[in-house]
Amino acid sequence: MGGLTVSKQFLMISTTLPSEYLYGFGENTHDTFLHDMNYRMWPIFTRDISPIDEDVNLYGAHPFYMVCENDGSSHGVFFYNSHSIDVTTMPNPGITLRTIGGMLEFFVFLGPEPESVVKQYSDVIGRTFMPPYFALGFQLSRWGYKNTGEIQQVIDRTRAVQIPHDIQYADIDYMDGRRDFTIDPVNFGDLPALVDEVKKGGLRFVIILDPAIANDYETYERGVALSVYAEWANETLKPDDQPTENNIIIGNVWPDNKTAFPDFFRDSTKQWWTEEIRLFYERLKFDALWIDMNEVANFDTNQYSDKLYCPPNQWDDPPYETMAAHTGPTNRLSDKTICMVAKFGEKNDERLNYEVHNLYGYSQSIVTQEAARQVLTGKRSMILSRSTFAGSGKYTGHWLGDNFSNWKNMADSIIGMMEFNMFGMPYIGADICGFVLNTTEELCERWMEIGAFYPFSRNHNVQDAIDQDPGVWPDTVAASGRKALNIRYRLLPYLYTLFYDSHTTGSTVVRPLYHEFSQDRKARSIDKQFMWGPALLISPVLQEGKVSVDVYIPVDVWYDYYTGIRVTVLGSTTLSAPRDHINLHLRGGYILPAQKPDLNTMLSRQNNFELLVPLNDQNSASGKMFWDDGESVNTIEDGLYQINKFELRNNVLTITVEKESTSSWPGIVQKLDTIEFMGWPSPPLNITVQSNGDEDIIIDSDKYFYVAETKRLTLLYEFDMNQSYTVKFE
Ligand code: MIG
Repeated sequence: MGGLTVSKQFLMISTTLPSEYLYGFGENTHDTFLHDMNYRMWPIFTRDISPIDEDVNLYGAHPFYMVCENDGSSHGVFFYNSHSIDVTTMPNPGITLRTIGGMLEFFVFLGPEPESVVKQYSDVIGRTFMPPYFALGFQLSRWGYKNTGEIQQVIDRTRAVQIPHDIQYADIDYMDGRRDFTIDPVNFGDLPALVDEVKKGGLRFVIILDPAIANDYETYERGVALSVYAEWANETLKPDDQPTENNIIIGNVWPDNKTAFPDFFRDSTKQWWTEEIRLFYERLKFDALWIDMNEVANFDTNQYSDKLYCPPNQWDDPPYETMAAHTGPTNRLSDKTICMVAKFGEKNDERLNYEVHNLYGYSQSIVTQEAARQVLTGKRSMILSRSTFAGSGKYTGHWLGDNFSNWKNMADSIIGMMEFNMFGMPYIGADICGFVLNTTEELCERWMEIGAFYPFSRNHNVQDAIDQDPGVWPDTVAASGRKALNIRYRLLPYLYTLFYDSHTTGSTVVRPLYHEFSQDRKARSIDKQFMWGPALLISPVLQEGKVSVDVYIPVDVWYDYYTGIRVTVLGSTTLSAPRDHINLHLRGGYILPAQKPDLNTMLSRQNNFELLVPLNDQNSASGKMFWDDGESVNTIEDGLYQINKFELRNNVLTITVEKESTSSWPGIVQKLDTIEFMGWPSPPLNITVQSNGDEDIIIDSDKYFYVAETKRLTLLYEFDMNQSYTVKFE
């Protein structure tokens, strides 16, 4: 379409689209997964802002979209540009992209399946990191723990209600005056001891780090010596309140004093940041790092004349400001961040913040991930970053930010999760029970149910709000949460295998129905339900007071997870959903590896495995399991893992070790002892097992059970996961 403009500070291009099925672009709050094509404008510019009900730019920048064409083929387009961008939809259908610098540079991915588009995109931007196994467990956090004792109380009451718990967090409260790499000696002096103690039982500990460094202590001074901080590009643009002795940009964030902002594009910064992390690890044995405020956030910019103020200039006041400029309190791009004339990068390759603002969180994620890798020698860590850019998934996961404890924000989390999977960041979830405001018992109960199916499953809360960890409500939130989390833990081998696939091929983990049923027009717009890979459909209750849920079940073979009964009503239908129930359906034709749940993954990994085998109309099914020690680095690169394949066809189930581990990992010691078939047509008269050319073993008839009403067949037999088997059903 017309309107192509290329100038130094304004570039614009419009294009028609082959259909109105447009997805993607972020990070924004979208009311629907499928975009509204009626002239909606969305800004892309990283900012510290809650997902309010307006079309504002949030924490990350992902200039990527997907279109499902009318014949069901999909394509994707990545707009490779780090400046502030405006996206406008048009009903013809089409889109207009406007940016204020750089180039109009595009990558086009031809799919044609939706999953192929995401794989092709992640091939360019980088495939997701392989999370440590513990990071797939349930996590508890809050802002506002007053002391170590309060953290201990939460751990204790979580244990008392038997909620699985893998990670406990400490927010900025643990710091001394909210300075990174310090510990409040009065209230949290005993935190390192608590961390050492809880680790013995398998609980992991994560601490928060903010980028802004208070300019009054050793960490800051060591940074000055290595010149790690962002500086003013030009002395003449320095506001009056800035120090005169150097050019370091000084702002105001959480620490008790003024702050400087590390420039993570410099090698010296990487060296300094890694060393600070190493020094802190000597004091407190964290397992992973949570990096917040990296949009980068700076409070009060422009708002008070006596605080940081960006003088008028062509970068802070560009001729076309983009919509992002109009979502801050003073209508400037620099609102709540540092001035656009801040300078980043090595001496011979300097960039203005105007150009690289959207890369702040991305650059910090790379450096932090590498630092964690060095400090936690040999152990896989997890980084959780608030600000992200295209490709961040290679280094970090993400939570959907400061959501509100309301029903709409719970529903929106599905859209956010599906979008971040499209952006190559499958390690994603929202704060369970909601962050801002007080939650309610019913909301929190329902949120624990859906949250049990977030790849990143963490209950987190703002300071001053009422406690919302499940132990607060033993009979409701905890009881329902426990039920849902036990299913999560049971299915963790399947979830972990989906992450292996994502890491190696770029496939999504949380998957919209559109990706699996792109020919089905109705499925293309479903955003109140989501899938785990191709085989599990999750249909949560998202409305207050409801004990039923309106769902869409695409034409295929499906079984109720709980009863194993085949679904007879397909398409749009209503399912019963009492307060303690989240509807889950297994798709015929897939074999899901599972493991008996436990109170954390250290314990669950010691239990035996199971297989769930929902049959398709040909009475067949297939699947696989990826397994390694769950925590060493580079297990995939070094071949220290195992893959088992499972296939049911013509009444024969084969279990094969497709990939054996190299010798330095001993392999899987736990047995596979339970196989649940769903939709099995009639009771078997004889089941025989054969392995390694040995003689057939006839399985005792008291080792299997067939229930005619549900067509469920359960086989209890111990299989060694390091051997291959043929199981015949006659
Ligand atoms: O300005 O560290 O999104 O999860 O609890 C608020 C305190 C700073 C914002 C994060 C939130 C965290 C909070 N932080």
